[in-house]
Amino acid sequence: MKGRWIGSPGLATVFVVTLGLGGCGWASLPSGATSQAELMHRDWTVFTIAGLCVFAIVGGLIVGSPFVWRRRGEALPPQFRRNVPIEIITTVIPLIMIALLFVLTYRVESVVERLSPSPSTIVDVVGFRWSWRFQYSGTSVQVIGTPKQPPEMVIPLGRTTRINLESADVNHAFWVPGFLFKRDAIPGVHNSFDWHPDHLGVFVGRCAEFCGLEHAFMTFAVRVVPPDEFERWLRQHETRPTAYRQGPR
Ligand SMILES: [Cu+2]
Repeated sequence: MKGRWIGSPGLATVFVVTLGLGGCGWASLPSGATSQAELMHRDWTVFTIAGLCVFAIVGGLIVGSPFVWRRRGEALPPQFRRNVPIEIITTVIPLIMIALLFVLTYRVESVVERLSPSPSTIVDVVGFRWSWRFQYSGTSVQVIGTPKQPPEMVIPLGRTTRINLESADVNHAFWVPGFLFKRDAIPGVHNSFDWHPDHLGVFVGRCAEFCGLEHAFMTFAVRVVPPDEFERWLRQHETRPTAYRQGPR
């Protein structure tokens, strides 16, 4: 029994399936539809490659050591209490890696968090149980969703949209997976961030913080359209804003 499981087909299967599932995750992660998301995706890729390298080295040492340094015949392998060079290396290398990843994260976050001095569109977003309200600043256009009728936010391609986020009641989280972006909506806290979309399309959004019975229905959509179409959409709905007033507020 001793040592037999190391080379068993079962273990090999677990190893291959784990790698395969990891591969699926890699392939399915979108690169993101905003310039901020592209930076986040690059950051994520570096972290994943670094993690895989560490996994390969540590896993290789764990699996290979019993074979390379196993007891052969009656002779014991060399016995020692400490190895200062190895201990220094295994302390310094992780510290360097963490420092590099920290610097990389800090630089990316600084860009993602940076607010433009002149956003072309400002949308005030309020999360409430159980939907979202989108108010286009400086206009009368307001989109209010309900659990049965999720709201849609329309924003222009290639321009900066500022989102001012808050909550009317409990904690929510404003998440757009296609933008690789999530931010908490907390009562009494005003969060602001910018999106600079560089892909057309409709992107699903949802609340990512369990906030009550109908939390699962707190979905919404973000539709990225060409700037001229956005201006047209805004003008149309400004002249008849009630068409876009839905729900209880
Ligand atoms: Cu929720």
